[in-house]
Amino acid sequence: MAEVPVSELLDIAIKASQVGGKHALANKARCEEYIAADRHDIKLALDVECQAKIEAFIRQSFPEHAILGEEDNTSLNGNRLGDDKSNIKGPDGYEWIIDPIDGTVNFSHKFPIWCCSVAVRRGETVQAGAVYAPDMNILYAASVDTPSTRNGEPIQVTKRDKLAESIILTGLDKNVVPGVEPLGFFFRFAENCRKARILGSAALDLCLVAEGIADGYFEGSIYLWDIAAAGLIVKQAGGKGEIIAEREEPNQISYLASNGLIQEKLKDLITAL
Ligand code: LIP
Repeated sequence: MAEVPVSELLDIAIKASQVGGKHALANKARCEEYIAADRHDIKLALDVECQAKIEAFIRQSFPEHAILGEEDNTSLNGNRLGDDKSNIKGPDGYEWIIDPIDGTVNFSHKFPIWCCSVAVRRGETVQAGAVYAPDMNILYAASVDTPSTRNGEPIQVTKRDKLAESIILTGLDKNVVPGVEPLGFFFRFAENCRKARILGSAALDLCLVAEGIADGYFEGSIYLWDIAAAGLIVKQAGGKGEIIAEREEPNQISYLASNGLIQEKLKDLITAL
C-alpha cells in the first residue's frame, strides 16, 4: 500500500474531526433524536450521521483505507467490531478510527464536554489524531512526527509526581453495572489522590491530561475509538498511555494514561483492587 506522508494524514484527521463535530453542532436541536436507549446509555441519529459524513470525507482522499467506527453497529451493547469496509487492510495497511460523538450523553443533555475523535493507524501504530470539541471551540491534534497542540499551540503534561497531589479522571463504563467495578476505581483514586473526576468523554479526559490540567486517566472498560487519537495526543505531549488489558468485546480495553511520572503508582492502585 502506498505510503502517505504523516503530515497529510494529520491534515485529513483534523479536517475530518471538524466535519463530524460541526455537523453535530449545527444539528444540536436534534440532540434528543434517539435511535436506541437504555438506562445508562443512548445512541443518537446524529452519532450515525456524523460518522457517515466523516467516512465520506476520508474516502475522498483515501478510498482504499480501512475504517473502524463506533457506529459500525448501531446497537448499544452489541459487537461493535467494524465491518470490513476494505479488503486491503494488511499489517502495513492504514485504518481510520472514528468516534463521531464521544460523550454522547453529555451532548444529548447540552453538557458541553463532548467531541469528535479521528485517528489513523498503520499496523498497530497510531500515526495521527485529532480531537475536536465544538462547544468549547477547542481542537487537539498530534502526529508521530509532531508534538501535541491545542488550537495550534504546543501542550505538555504536568510534572506532578505525587499521587496525593494529582487529579485523576475516570468514567463509568456503560456495560458494567454502576456501583460495582468502576466505582471501586473511583473510590480508590478519591482516597489516594487529590481528586477523582468523571466528566463523560474519555477522549477529552485524555486531552486534559495532555494539556497539563489533569494528571492521569483510567477506565476499566473503554473502546479503541474513544482513546485512539487522544492516546497519541497524550504521548506526544510527553505523557504515557497504555492498554492494561483486552476486554471481552472486540476493541474493548482497559486503558491507563498519565503524565508518565505517576504511571506506575496508578498501575499499582488499579491492580491492588
Ligand atoms: C463514552 C466515553 C465515556 C465513558 C463511556 C463512553 P461515547 O463514549 O467517552 O468517558 O465513560 O463509557 O464510552 O459512547 O459517548 O462515545
